[in-house]
Amino acid sequence: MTYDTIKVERRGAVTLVTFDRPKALNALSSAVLADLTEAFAACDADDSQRCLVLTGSEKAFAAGADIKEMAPQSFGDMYGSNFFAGWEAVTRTRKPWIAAVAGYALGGGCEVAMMADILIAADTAVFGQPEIKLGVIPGMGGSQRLTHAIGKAKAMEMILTGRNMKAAEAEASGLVAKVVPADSLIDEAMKMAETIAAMPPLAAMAAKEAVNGTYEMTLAQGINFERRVFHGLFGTEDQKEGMAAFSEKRAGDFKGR
Ligand code: CO8
Repeated sequence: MTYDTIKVERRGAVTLVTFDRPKALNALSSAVLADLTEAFAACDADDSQRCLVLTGSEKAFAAGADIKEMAPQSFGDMYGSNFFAGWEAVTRTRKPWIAAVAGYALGGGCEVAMMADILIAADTAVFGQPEIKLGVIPGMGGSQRLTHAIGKAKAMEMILTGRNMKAAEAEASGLVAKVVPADSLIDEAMKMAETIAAMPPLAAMAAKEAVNGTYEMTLAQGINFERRVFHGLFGTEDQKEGMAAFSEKRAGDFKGR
């Protein structure tokens, strides 16, 4: 399958997806959304694939939603088409995925990166929600996910002033899992993805469901959900294999069953 706005590569059990609109700094148009949701769904449906990495270019992960596409739209256009509601499909991806960010991750770019299960940044990464300067506000979850990630004080400051945050501050604030040198970003992301891909896939999907549940549930509900999922994994062959492998002092060979 080929796409107009992204490149998709299978590297063993890891799908590497790269935004490919260099002239527009990977601005997220409706075409990007269509390509990306299809690529993510294809990864989810492919038993040989166990993790996905989403990245951009050295200069920009993505510089936001496509301002040129949005500029002429009316309220009726936006509301009628439920503009960009399709991005939520990305967050329904069941397999774990990593956003590997170099350069600008602004507006919708920052919001897509925050949809990832794990966010890794190059030391060149710049995060921001500058929508206020355009007369709008974050529209793909930024006001919610940024606040969850870094707390109200900093999120409010960034969203109201439109100021950007560099990689070191993003790491210190809890937005990103780690910062790596720009020239090793893909290697580091792939290494992490391969580690996850070698884990029992059902447990990996269940683990991300449980962690993401913290966004939706009370503590009591979340703990109950976690326990039920934990119990459920005793119905898998991979649990038997994982615990046998531990006793036999060998690496587990996980089948996703
Ligand atoms: N949309 C469209 N085109 C863009 C975008 C964008 N977001 N960002 C950059 N480009 C284009 C530029 O227009 C330029 O094209 P051209 O050469 O044809 O003029 C090309 O990319 C290169 O950009 P610059 O010349 O500006 O490059 P610089 O290195 O000088 O600056 C910046 C880089 C700082 C990243 C600058 O391009 C910039 O500020 N970009 C806009 C950032 C921004 O405001 N992003 C937020 C967009 S709004 C948004 O994301 C809302 C999301 C929610 C929508 C959900 C709706 C429901």
